[in-house]
Amino acid sequence: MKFCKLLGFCYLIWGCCLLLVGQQNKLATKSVNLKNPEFVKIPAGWFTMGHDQRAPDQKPSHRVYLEAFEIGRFEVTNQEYYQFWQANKSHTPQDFPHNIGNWPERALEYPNQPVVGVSWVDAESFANWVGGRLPTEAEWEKAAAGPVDRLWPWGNNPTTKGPIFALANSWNGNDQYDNGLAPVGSYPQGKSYYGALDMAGNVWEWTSDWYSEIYYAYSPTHNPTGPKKGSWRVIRGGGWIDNINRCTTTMRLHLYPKLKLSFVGFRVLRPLSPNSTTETEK
Ligand SMILES: [Ca+2]
Ligand SMILES: [Ca+2]
Repeated sequence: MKFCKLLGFCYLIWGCCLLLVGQQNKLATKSVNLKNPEFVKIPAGWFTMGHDQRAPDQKPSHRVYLEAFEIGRFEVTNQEYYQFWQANKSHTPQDFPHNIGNWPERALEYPNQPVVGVSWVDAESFANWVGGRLPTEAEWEKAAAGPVDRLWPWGNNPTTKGPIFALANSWNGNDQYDNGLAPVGSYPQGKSYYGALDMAGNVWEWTSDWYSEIYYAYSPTHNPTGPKKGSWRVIRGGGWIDNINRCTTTMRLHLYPKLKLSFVGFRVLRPLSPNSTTETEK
């Protein structure tokens, strides 16, 4: 009888192992080439940063020149981060058992959702791992607003003519993803001037800058990289927990870099050669 129980227990363990291997294989078959993720190109040139009619830390609006770069068309996904995490287990995302789910189970179940629950160091480490870095605030804002100074990536009205659900995953109702994350790229009509998606809503995105509420008063005109030191890092773009009016291209929030929250992710930037096309100044 004891032998039968022991045999049953062994089968149970073996079954669990098969299930685990099966799940990992399921993810592996969906893997992408992380050394060549999808980017959009942002030519060198000027744009207007900040907004004189918004919060004090967005003032004054000022002209900024940036060298050419390319930035992720999408927020970094669970599927992409999972591959990094397998090689770098010290960068484990936070668990959110009551809504978003635990890691790594949620990477298997929702491979195309943006990764969340990652600290600033986790995000920068991932970006370095794929040959890039986090965008500066200026780079992020130009990729979102374009050279045409849009307050939302698609234009200057939060809803244009259609319903909100066509443009961004915010807290506002009727956008198909209430109180949670949407797979990246779910709102193609909400793309930016340069073709980047989800720059409004879904998840807030880490940038490389330290936060200062008065930085715009003295920031350099060319390739600003933020204050030299600080306590908080800047996040941009608003998330699924925000009203659409907070998901603007100029909105600035700041977080302690060690925080791992359910509404904060990131996207990756790579510099381009100085010989890339220069945009015509408006
Ligand atoms: Ca929503
Ligand atoms: Ca976003």
